[in-house]
Amino acid sequence: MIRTFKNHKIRKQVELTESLWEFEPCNGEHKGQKYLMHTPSCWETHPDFSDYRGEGIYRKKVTAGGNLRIECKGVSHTATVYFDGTEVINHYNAYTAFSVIIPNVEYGEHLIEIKADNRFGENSALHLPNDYMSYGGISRGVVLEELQDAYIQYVNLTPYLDGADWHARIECSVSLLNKKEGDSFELKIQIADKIISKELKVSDTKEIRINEDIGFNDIETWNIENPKLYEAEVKLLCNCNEIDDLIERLGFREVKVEGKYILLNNRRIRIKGVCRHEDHPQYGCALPYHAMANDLMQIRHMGGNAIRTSHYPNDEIFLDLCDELGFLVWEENHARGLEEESMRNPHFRGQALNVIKEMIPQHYNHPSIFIWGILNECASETMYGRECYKEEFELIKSLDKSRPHTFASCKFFHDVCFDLPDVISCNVYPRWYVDKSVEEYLAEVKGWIDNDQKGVEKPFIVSEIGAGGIYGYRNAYDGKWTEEYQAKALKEQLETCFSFKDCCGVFIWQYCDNRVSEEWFAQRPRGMNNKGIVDEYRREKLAYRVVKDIFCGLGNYF
Ligand code: ADA
Repeated sequence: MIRTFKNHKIRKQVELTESLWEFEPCNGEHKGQKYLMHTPSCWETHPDFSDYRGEGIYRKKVTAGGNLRIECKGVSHTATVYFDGTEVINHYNAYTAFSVIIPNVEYGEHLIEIKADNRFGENSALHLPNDYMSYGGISRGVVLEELQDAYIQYVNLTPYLDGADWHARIECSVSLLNKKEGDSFELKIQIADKIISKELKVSDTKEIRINEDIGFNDIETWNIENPKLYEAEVKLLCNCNEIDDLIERLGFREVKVEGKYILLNNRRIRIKGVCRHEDHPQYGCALPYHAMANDLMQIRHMGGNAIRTSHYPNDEIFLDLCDELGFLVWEENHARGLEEESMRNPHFRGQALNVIKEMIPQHYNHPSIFIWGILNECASETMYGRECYKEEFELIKSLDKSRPHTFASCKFFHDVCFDLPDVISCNVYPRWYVDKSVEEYLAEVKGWIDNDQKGVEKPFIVSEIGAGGIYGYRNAYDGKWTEEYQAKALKEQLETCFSFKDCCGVFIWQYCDNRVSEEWFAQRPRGMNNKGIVDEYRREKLAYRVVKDIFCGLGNYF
């Protein structure tokens, strides 16, 4: 599965994953041995590679020809792709898609090789030893497409209200691969009961962009309770023959920041969220559709209405499910806890900006995404860090003016970036890292933000709050790491947050326990981050019922 709906009916697309590939590790005790490896998957889920940090080459023979396009939805964490032995693309970062076109290929059997590398080192400024696992492998889907002489690169859909009427701005880009004199091109766009046709003006450029604006009547909006989705089918015709198409989906909803609230279709949302790692003991970060759906059913069952994709862009299948089920998503670029020294890695700024340049265009149409986040707990207390935050926020606004942005800070009393984001967010741990009552500590933090003047008139989200609890661990005094302690702490934390003036919502840290890098063993019992309200197998801890009682007792709106 690549998406939960068909992106193409005309374009010839073959999914190369959901199948076995030849796999050959390049390092370690099994170096050079040939395996058959299931894909998509993390090689850590194979018994011979459960802690393998190195390179591995995946091989698959295909029979195809013409203008071939290979798209990888995610390879962890660095990929080099070869076609018949020639390198055709490389890509850093496990969490965004990348593609390459190989034109005018002779029809026949060809070899696709993907080398994945999950090693840490100076060239990797985002994937490094951390409180989550950088897995290895073809962790998301791979597709092979056969394109004609032109194809649709993207269709961006921006719904907006004009008074009481819904409109959609449509931005579309067509790429010309083999242009022949006299060719005429046309786009046909259908959304709901609206069909428009657009003659394309061919010039000497290889790309044609069009912008359209369509008004609609009798539209059902997208919201948490009724996540209505519409398909946008765009067809490309050359000399009146249909040669390509792209099917996207849109939800008619607007997100706005107004004073201290975030509005969904002009209603003030109350965020009842969880932070969620893409992590599972049987799948690594390559959760299949049904595992993602199970997570969302469990989160919905406990009254949750929002997910924070901590700390990287998520699989599109997961975002499709959030669109269909009516979850709000805070999606963020890839970074966790990088101090100034790490942010001064010469690769950092380019790598971090690239994640945004890929994340936003790739995920732009998902109505569930209501806010973009960046640089979780990075050096926002330094002037250099501020430069990085500023350039990333400016890039976000250049790519998407329809959504607010934010970052999760932990630099209390020293942060110098609260004037930059649309929404102020803080990760706070009273009753865990800070031995203070929740009320006392939240008042201190919020008081500082208000006095700091830069954040005072903005919405405030508690982007992380929680405590550790090891599944099944009990002791006589309900001490830290017991389920009882975690449940008690979360009860106080959530009750205080939701009764706290000017707090528009909470993301619990975290939904499920997750595996951490080997280097984090000392501060993470079991080699896991144990702050999940369910464990890594999604078994409820005592805290789950506490969260359920509180979340289910609150509505989705103020
Ligand atoms: C930070 C960080 C999370 C996690 C958490 C914890 O807030 O953003 O990724 O590491 O701390 O468990 O301590």
